[in-house]
Amino acid sequence: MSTDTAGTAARDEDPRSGGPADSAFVRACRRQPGPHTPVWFMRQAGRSLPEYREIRANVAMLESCRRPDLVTEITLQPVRRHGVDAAILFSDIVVPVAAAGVDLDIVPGTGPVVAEPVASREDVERIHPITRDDVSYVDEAVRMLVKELGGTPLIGFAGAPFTLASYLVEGGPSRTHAKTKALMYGAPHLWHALAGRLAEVTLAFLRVQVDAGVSAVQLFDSWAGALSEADYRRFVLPHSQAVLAGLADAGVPRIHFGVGTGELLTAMAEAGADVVGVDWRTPLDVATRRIGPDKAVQGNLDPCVLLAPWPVVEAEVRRVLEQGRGAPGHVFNLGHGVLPETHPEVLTRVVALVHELSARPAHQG
Ligand code: 1CP
Repeated sequence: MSTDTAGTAARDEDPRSGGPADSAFVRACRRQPGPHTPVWFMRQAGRSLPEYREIRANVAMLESCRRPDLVTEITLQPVRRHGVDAAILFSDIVVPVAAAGVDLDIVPGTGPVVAEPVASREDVERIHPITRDDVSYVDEAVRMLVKELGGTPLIGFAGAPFTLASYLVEGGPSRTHAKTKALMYGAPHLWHALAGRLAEVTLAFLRVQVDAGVSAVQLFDSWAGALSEADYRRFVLPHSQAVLAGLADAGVPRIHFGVGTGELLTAMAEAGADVVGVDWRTPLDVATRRIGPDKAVQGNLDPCVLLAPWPVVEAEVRRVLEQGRGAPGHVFNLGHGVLPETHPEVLTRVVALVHELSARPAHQG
């Protein structure tokens, strides 16, 4: 059996076998009952962990994403330490964009920086479609991880067209996304050409991860909350829809997440994912009404709460679980990524608490 077939088999196996397809995480994504509410953390691999800082000490961020041995080790670190219900591939949203020919770097303390920001049709044309060979290190890392993880599901991910376009047009992180919006409003054809090209790159990148055996994918549209619902529907939704529709036959749950998207949740739910991620601003019961009955929710503890004394953390975890109870499926997470100053012990305690409070002993696994 080729490794490719093995990856597919891992997803399609008998649900009673205890493999990733039967995990608490995948079951919750599919709105099926499970043994407890699953929990993982966005940015669980990374600077909150001393073992991560050590392994990254002399390796640049992009280089570490291109070394399957490092990707595997860093991805496994939070699984070993916290006992989370899912691993997320260690990579970055700009990895496929670099593979598509864009000259960029991930600068420590800043984030992605693009050498020549996109401003013209020629700039868009230079972003070439990618194949497995352009990101073979990701294919290799996913296959290694699937073997190492056993029954723990691995989440693959990519950036959504709007969030990726923002880095490409601004040249780096931006608070206002002013140049991106100016391009959107002032040159809508160019905008749609750029977003369309990025949707192709993103879909191809996610396909590589699915073919290598990931158990779920998350599409990060982290900065979509900068848009009004009308602009989101006109300029962004069709492109994110194209990515998610392209994975409809992939056989793995699709998660779609953004920050500050309270007003966009109904529209984002229409993008076609199985699970919608919610930040801490919108209570999960309110979010569930906006998202609708046919999708699970993921979230939404404020990452800053983890910096507070334990009784506060415990009360907030209880509240999030309570407000998530009415959702057709709930994956516990933060409302955005783990902050670097978070004490890792707190994350471990949160995992144990979520499992304890949500345990359903009657579940026949
Ligand atoms: O030197 C370092 O350690 C660099 C910090 C870092 C890390 C650990 C960056 C730079 N990226 C990553 C890894 C990463 N990026 C993961 C790892 C998997 C995990 O969650 O454990 C993931 C999922 C991402 C995705 C990512 N990159 C997003 C979407 C998620 C989110 O947080 O909203 C975004 C917006 C990025 C861009 C990016 N890359 C790095 C930084 C610091 C940023 C944000 C820059 C900004 O504020 O605009």
